[in-house]
Amino acid sequence: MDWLKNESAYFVSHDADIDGMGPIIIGKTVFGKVDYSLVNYKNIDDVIKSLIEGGVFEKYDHVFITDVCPKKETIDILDALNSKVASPLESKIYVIDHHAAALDRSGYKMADIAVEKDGTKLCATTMVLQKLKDFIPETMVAPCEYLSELTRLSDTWEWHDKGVVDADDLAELFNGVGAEKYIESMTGKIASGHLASGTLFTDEERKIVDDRRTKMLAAYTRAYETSHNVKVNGKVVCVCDIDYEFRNGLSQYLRDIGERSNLLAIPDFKKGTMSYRVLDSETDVNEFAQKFGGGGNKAAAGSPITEEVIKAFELNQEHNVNPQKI
Ligand SMILES: [Mn+2]
Repeated sequence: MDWLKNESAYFVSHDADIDGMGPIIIGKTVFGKVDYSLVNYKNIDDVIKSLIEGGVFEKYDHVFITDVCPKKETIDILDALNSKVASPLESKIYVIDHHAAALDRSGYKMADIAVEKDGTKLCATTMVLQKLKDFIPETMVAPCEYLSELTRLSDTWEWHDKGVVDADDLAELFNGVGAEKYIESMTGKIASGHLASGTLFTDEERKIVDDRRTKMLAAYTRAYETSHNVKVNGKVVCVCDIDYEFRNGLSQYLRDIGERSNLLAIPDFKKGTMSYRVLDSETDVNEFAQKFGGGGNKAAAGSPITEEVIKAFELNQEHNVNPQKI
């Protein structure tokens, strides 16, 4: 089925990780023309409004907003703009997200929002693959499924228990080369039909991943040595400084070395945000972050750094302004 080959699609997707990239890569196998903007939970509503005002969505046959969910007011605007399309997809605009914090917006017809399906945790890439699967050229289906599952394992952190290191390496490649190169590389490999374990990386990409691993271990060690513990809302919090780009693996490292705090908090004064990660597998950091005006999911969440946050977590302005120097 090459129904959508002559059609165009615009993706607004999450800038943070490979699950934001996956929907765009899948989209490129299906639509003749794909363009995109990468956003985060802070700027998504402004970006969508300016895309609408600039008439961008009108120029494309399809619009996908993936892995990060706009506010209700913005979805209302999109809803009014949405239309039926003369293609197998039911609506022109889709909002596809798997974050628990977005579940209150799952009532919209254009919204596909779910955390899991049949007991399996979802990610945005698997959800987009499901929607577009029938239109992917036959030789690219298996590579897309492979990329999608690695992305899911990375995004849900299931790779760790299952020992699928390829999934984490993929995330590190993205962190090392950036969004544009990552999308280009994976799109090319899928198009050639060669994306499977063993052909995941070129030699050059493998070297980038290995170099990052060395740097990460040094960053984790330094972060732990300079951390402090503080009790906040009944939870013991390990407050660590680490480069924003290395923050995702730190919780696993701390668990591996036996750190007993309930959760990890990483301030970033440059971005003005605090990241929270579960350490004890019981604490719901989404709930925890909501008390500070933030949110996310059970295992990973964030909030703005307010005066209240600075006081509660005993931060000073030195924290994460330049973690290398601490
Ligand atoms: Mn995701």
